[in-house]
Amino acid sequence: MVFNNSLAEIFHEIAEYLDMDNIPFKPRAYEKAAEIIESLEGDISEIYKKGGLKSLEEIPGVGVSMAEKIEEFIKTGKIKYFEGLKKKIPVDMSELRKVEGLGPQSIKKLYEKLKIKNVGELEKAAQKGKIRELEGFGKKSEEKILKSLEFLKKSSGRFLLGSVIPEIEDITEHIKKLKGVGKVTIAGSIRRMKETVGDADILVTSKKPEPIMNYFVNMPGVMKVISSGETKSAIKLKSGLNVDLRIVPEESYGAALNYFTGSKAHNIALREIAIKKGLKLNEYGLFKISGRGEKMVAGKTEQEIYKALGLDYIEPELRENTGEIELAREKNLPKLVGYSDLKGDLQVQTEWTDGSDSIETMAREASKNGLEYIVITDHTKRLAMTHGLDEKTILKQMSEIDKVNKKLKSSGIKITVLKGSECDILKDGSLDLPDSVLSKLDVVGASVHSYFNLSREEQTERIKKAMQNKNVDIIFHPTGRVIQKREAYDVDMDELIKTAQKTGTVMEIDAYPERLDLKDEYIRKCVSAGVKMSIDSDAHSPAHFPYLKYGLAEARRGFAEKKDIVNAWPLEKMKTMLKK
Ligand code: DGT
Ligand code: CA
Ligand code: CA
Ligand code: ZN
Repeated sequence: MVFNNSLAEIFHEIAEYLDMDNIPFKPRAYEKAAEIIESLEGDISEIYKKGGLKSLEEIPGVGVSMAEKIEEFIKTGKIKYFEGLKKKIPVDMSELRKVEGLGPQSIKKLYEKLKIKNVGELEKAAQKGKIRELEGFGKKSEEKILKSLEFLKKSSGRFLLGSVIPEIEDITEHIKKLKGVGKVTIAGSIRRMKETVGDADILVTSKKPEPIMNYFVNMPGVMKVISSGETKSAIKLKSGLNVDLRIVPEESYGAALNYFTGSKAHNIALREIAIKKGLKLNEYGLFKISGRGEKMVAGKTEQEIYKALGLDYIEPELRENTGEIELAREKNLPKLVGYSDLKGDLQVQTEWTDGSDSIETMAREASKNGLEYIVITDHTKRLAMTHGLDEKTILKQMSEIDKVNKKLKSSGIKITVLKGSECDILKDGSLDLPDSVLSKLDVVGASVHSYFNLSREEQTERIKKAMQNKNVDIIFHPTGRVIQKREAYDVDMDELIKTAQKTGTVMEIDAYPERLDLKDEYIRKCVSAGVKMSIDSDAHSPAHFPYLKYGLAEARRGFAEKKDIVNAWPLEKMKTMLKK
């Protein structure tokens, strides 16, 4: 219940603010009301619609003054009293109040003394040792804050896209087989292919929703039914992921899909365009309003809705309201790289280092995944834990690759295996293999696996130096982030992109689901700068080639076209580009 939850959150925050000023009793009353609102069966705005202010007062724990505030929130989306409290201490309370060991008094003090407004600033101050200097805090509480922040990040309740998609696709496959089911589509952030997902949203069309809902709330894997209704239900899976299901009639499918795909910001922008045209857009359709009432002008497909709004169709991956709507209006949207456009994979590990399988096995599997070429890029010697290759072994591997190519060719498998390396960038920016060896390889990727905490200047210089090496073709996983596990190292990406422009270095989009590195924001910068990218699986086993799809998704979210992605090109063209 989105509405109930946002209201409850406000009440929780009011309680925190009142606690800051040591006001007795009232904070507990707000907290209690918040908990009750959270657990209400129906939407509180519906309760109000039916029964007015009186019906709000009848909710246990809600008194006259609270009921008035709820009414105000339903009518205006705001509560003036709360806005006033926020103005005095303008911190991101919803974030900060989740940090363990950080009570209202501490939040107030941190804001007053160190101007800390959110968890990002809190983390920075703690890392710099500034919190321990405050009266009443000390080293212990600083450490505790850092630990709690770490935990919050991990358990922020979001899931990796790559771990969610297989489970949700399995569910939709089962729903598709039920009687009376029309279309079955995954919506929400999954359809937008966002790297992490809060919950899954599934949309189904049907004239007879009941048996479908019945299946959904009782299917295997359900841990708990959160809510169940005729056309709308929510469950929690044993994996911890929540899934929303909505069933709509065929004629509203496009409008519902558009609404539940989001993003919310994109939806709001579309709705404003509709209003300017004298139309009304919601999850049921696009309507023309006149004296005689409403008339549906579009709603069956998303295409007709965009068209009626004077926009080109916008791919889901772009719907974040970051300029896509203007481009759609100007008919200037990029022609995004497609999910079956990749011809090669430029980062593949084998059993020569930390991969699980032979060069030949990886090649055969890549071919089954529709690829025409792969580059073998095992680690180099500095990464001792992966048994990284030294000069001698990589030369041996090169002749092995020649043999494998011959063997594959004679057995009629159309794939070319190229010689490459994931060469470690040492602390000073020099490389882990001599140029005499690197120059013999078809494709050299270079990447950082150590000294993640150099200063921004040093880290930037280090990678720039590697890019300036003539033998280096690609920077692999350029920021080093591991989603929900490790922050990117501090590096000046604008400067790296500028360097790549000059040196012709390719920047990688590592498609491994917990890397997705480059991320969409940087991909978009590369696209504008004309810097070419590769999308690589970083496969360590034959099962990893399907990860390429997540890299493609990130590339699409970053506005990339086929021309921006070197391994969407035929082998010869890709090689010519790298030679330059
Ligand atoms: P998530 O689940 O956090 O990864 O992100 P979404 O985008 O899947 O968000 P979710 O599941 O809360 O809602 C699904 C879509 O429904 C969302 O993308 C847009 C739409 N939606 C939800 N709440 C609102 C709202 O208050 N206003 C508007 N305009 N759209 C909303
Ligand atoms: Ca969602
Ligand atoms: Ca949802
Ligand atoms: Zn690596």
